[in-house]
Amino acid sequence: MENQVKTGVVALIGPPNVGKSTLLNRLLGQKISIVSPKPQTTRNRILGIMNGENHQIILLDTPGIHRAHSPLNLEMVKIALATLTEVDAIIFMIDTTFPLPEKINVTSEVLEKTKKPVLLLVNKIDLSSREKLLPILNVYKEFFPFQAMIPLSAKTGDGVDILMQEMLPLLPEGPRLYPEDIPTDATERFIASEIVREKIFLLTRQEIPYSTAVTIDSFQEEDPSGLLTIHATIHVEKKSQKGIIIGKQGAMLKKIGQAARHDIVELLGTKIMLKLWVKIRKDWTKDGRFLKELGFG
Ligand SMILES: Nc1nc2c(ncn2[C@@H]2O[C@H](COP(=O)(O)OP(=O)(O)OP(=O)(O)O)[C@@H](O)[C@H]2O)c(=O)[nH]1
Ligand SMILES: [Mg+2]
Repeated sequence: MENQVKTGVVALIGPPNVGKSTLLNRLLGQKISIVSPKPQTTRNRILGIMNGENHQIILLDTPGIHRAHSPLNLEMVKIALATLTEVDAIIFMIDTTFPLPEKINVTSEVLEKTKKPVLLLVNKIDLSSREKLLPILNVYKEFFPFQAMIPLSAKTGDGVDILMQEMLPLLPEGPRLYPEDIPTDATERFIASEIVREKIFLLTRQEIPYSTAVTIDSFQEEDPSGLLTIHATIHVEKKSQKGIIIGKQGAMLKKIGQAARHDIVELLGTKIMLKLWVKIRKDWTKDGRFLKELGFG
């Protein structure tokens, strides 16, 4: 039939920091999902739409699955696991640092229950030698009957063609569900808030990134020149953290703002004014009501 393409939903799941968001961006050819060297960067399900001549793949990037304690972290893991119920195929990603199956906080039963094909990706092969891969593949072969095991580098793109070859046959045929020029269902507002959060992950240390949430207070063209003004609030858990985010004479907040502004301009292609505020929301990571406001639960 005409207008039929390979189309389906594929979840990207795995432990934190293995490169799930980097792979999403690589497959889309543009940056939708934020990335940092620190674990637990992604907190929400990020939907990316990959269009080709004969395919449209809906990719779901998810928070890294980890042993969670705080209400925020429990919500993150819940989001990742809930994704598995609505997909046609699963990409289970680890990296060449070789996280052992017993340490990844996902049991083979969880994967089995989905009854969907699962591909194992071993990411970051650019950091490792080929010999080091073999023991990883041997251990994971015993863990779960993966449809295929694919070493790749989300950073360089090495192995992505093989991933495509393995992934496309797993998907049903159907009409495109989304227009071809839309890369995500996320709003510009949400992505802007994520970009600010990414800069905090990149520029601050220790518990600061994990004690921070970002909300957008307003997002509008305020003057006829078309300048877009964005007001955003950075929420922290306590006073000392507010001081760190603001920095000496506002230096840190300025750095965060400049870096975020650069990326938001790139994303939207318009001039923007970004105004950041810092607010203390005591112990917000444990505050059910605030987590709801952030869209969790
Ligand atoms: N060398 C190398 N680094 C990579 C590769 N893929 C990702 N990274 C880096 O690994 C770090 C984590 O990448 P992310 O994409 O944020 O990982 P994630 O799995 O989405 O992490 P969470 O959102 O925390 O679960 C970043 O510093 C990336 O630049 C790769 O193929 N090679
Ligand atoms: Mg991520």
